Amino acid sequence: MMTNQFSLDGKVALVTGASYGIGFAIASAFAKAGAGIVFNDRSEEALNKGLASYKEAGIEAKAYVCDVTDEEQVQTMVARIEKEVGIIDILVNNAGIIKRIPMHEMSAAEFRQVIDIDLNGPFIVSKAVIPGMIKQGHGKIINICSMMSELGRETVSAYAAAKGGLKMLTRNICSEYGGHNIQCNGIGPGYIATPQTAPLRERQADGSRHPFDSFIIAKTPAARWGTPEDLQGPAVFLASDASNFVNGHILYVDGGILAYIGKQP
Ligand code: NAP
Ligand code: GCO
Repeated sequence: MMTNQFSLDGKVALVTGASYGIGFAIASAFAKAGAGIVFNDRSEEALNKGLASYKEAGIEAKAYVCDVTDEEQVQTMVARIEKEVGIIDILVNNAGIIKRIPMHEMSAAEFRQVIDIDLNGPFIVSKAVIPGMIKQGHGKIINICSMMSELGRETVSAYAAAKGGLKMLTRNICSEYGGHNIQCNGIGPGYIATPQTAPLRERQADGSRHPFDSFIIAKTPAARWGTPEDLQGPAVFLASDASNFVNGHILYVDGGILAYIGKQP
C-alpha cells in the first residue's frame, strides 16, 4: 500500500517566529498534516497571542520565548523542546525582519541587526537542532528565503545580503549534512500579504493603490499578491518524506515573478 508520503504524523516541528504571518500559516499546515507544533517569539505577549491563534485553529502548540540571535537562549530552548516534546524532526527558520532604508542612509548597526536576525539566526538555530537530527538519523531544515535571494531593489540592501546568504547557507547545510539524511531546502516566497509587507500595500490618501502594490501586480503573472496559505503545500512537501531526495533546493513560490519581465505599462 502506498504510504502517504506527505504525512507528518508523529513529527516534531519547530517554526521560528511563528506567532503570526508566514510562520503561523506553515505551522498550521504542518499540524493539519499530523505534526506536533513548537514555535518561539521574542516576547511573552507575542507568544500568548500566537498560542490563542493556534488554539482558535484547533491546534495545541507549545511555545517558548526565545530570540533567535541569542545562542544561549536558542540552546536552552532546543534542550527544553528535546526534553519536553522530543527530538526536532523539522525546523523552519522563518523569523525575520526587514529594514527599508536607502543604503547610504542606513547605519552599520541597522545593517547588522537585519543580518543578525535573518542570517545569523538561522545559523544559530540550525546549529542547535542538527545534533539531534544526526542522532535520530533524519531531519528536515527549511529556510525561508526571498525574491531578494535572487534580486535586489532600492532600500533593502541588508535584507538582500541576508537572504542571499541564507540561500548559500541552505546549500552548505545540504552539502555538510546530506550524508546524515538531513535535507535542507529553502522556500522563496514572492510578495506575500503579511504585516511585514503591509506598508507596501497601504491605500493612498485618495483611496488608490500604493504604487508598489500596482508594481507587484504588474510584475506577477498571477496578477496578485501571495497569501501565507499559498506557502502551505510547498512547506508540507519539503517537510515530508515526499522530498527525501530534494536537497539544497530553493523552491520559489512567487506566482511567476522570477520568470516574468513584467506587464508593459
Ligand atoms: P512578519 O509578519 O514580520 O513576522 C515575522 C516574525 O518573526 C514575527 O513573529 C516576529 O516576532 C518574528 N521575529 C522577528 N525577529 C525575531 C527574533 N530575533 N527572534 C524570534 N522571532 C523573531 O513576517 P512575515 O511576512 O511572516 O515573514 C516571515 C519570513 O518570511 C521572514 O523571514 C521574511 O523575511 C520572509 N519573507 C516574507 C515575505 C513577504 O512578502 N511577507 C516574502 C519572502 C520572505 P515579533 O512579533 O517579535 O516581531
Ligand atoms: C520588499 C519586500 C520583500 C518581501 C519578500 C519578497 O520590501 O521588497 O518586503 O522583500 O518581503 O522578501 O520575496
